[in-house]
Amino acid sequence: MAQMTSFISADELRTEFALAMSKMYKEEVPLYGDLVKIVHDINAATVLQTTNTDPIPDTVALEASTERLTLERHGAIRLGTPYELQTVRRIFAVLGMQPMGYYDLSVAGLPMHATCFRPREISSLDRNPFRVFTTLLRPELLASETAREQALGLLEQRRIFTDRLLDLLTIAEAQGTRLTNEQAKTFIPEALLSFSWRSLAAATFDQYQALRDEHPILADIACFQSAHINHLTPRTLNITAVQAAMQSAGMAVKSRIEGPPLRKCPILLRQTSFLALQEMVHFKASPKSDGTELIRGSHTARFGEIEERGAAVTPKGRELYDKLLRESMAKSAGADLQDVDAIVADVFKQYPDDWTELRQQGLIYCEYRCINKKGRDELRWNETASVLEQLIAEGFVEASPITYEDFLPFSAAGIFQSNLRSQDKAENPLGLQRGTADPEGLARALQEAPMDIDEWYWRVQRQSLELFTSVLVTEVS
Ligand code: OOG
Ligand code: NI
Repeated sequence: MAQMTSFISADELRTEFALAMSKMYKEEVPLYGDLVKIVHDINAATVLQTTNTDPIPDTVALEASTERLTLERHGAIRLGTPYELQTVRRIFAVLGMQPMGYYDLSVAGLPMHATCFRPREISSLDRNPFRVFTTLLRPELLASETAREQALGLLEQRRIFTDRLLDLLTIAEAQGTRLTNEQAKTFIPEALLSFSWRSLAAATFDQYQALRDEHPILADIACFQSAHINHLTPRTLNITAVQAAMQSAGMAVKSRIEGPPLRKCPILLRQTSFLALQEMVHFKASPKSDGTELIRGSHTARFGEIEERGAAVTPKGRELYDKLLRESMAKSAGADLQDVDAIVADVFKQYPDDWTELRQQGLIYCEYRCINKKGRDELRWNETASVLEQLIAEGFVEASPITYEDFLPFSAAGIFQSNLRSQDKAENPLGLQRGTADPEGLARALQEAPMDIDEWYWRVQRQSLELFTSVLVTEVS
């Protein structure tokens, strides 16, 4: 009898890939290894503290399984062409990661837009929520024609995927987007090569300088032989504590935490980073040179970042967040850096900070679960409140906020700025026009429209409601 071929599950392959990437990045950027250690220690202490406290105070981060937390990372890559994006999409599909959301980075003066590849099934997110924030260059936004031509010329020539990797992708697709255990053993290192650091640049020193003078991001995207991953971010349950520990470990931490201020009920995402490292690079002396004569230089783009995740907010909740963020920015313009946090905290007093209130005002998404703590006879119906709210009040149903699994473009922009030294230039160095979002352009380049972020949370909430309605019908009737 023929032996059954056994395939590795996408969840398992993603975990192996993420672990291999983490190992690679630790070797490339040893400070990342130190950061992961700090985060693990603080997470363990936070978990211990919350399990010792009863009831769990709502000042702690949202729950996450220890398995998930230990593995949880997001990375970021910057791609130059639609071909690169399409191929990366094929790689991530094998790892069970699909494009989610559209991020317009032109709002921060960057000639790029982005999506995030991540799992879409809750069970897969629980196993390993590995995500990769993936940006794509928008050459049409570059003001300088010379810079555009030079960047596109370099990108046209580079090959960031090996032939073996491309073959394996074709094989995986013919097998139903999956690989055998044997194939996976080759796939992981071959795929990792596309995202590894190469100190021999694809550009000459002059080309690199010309692009860097136009914008540092352009040099980072176009001058190298790979789409090197530029950071890998562990998730912490207490970003304030990790930030302090990073400072005492002597890391050059960014001055402010991006995202909402410290709250009792965390929402969205808070992030901070330590500044980019200077890495040694060898450049070819001229485009035609055989590489015997090299010029030594350096490049600054890669960094370390941490994040604390809170509840996903509804469009109404997001609108309030964006409004308060704008108000905070206007009020803190010109203020001393150390006063900014207090100003932001003050403005954000307008954002409810109680889970029940947040839910009742429709500001957050929740998952609903039937817990049925009481007997049916004890249920006292009240004509005015909604059925759902009464079921929650009477202990039949439990509502838990859904964790925000995505990103924030303004925070991303803040992280970009602090790591590219572009603060040396004016805020909008390329003179980009605001409001030039092009989601159709990204979908064309990707050959697929990323899923709408709100639709995803709405579906998760909806599915939980459907599930408990069927439980309720069997149990209460
Ligand atoms: C991506 C920055 C975005 C985040 O956490 O918001 C990001 C980049 O620097 O390429 O990773
Ligand atoms: Ni990041």
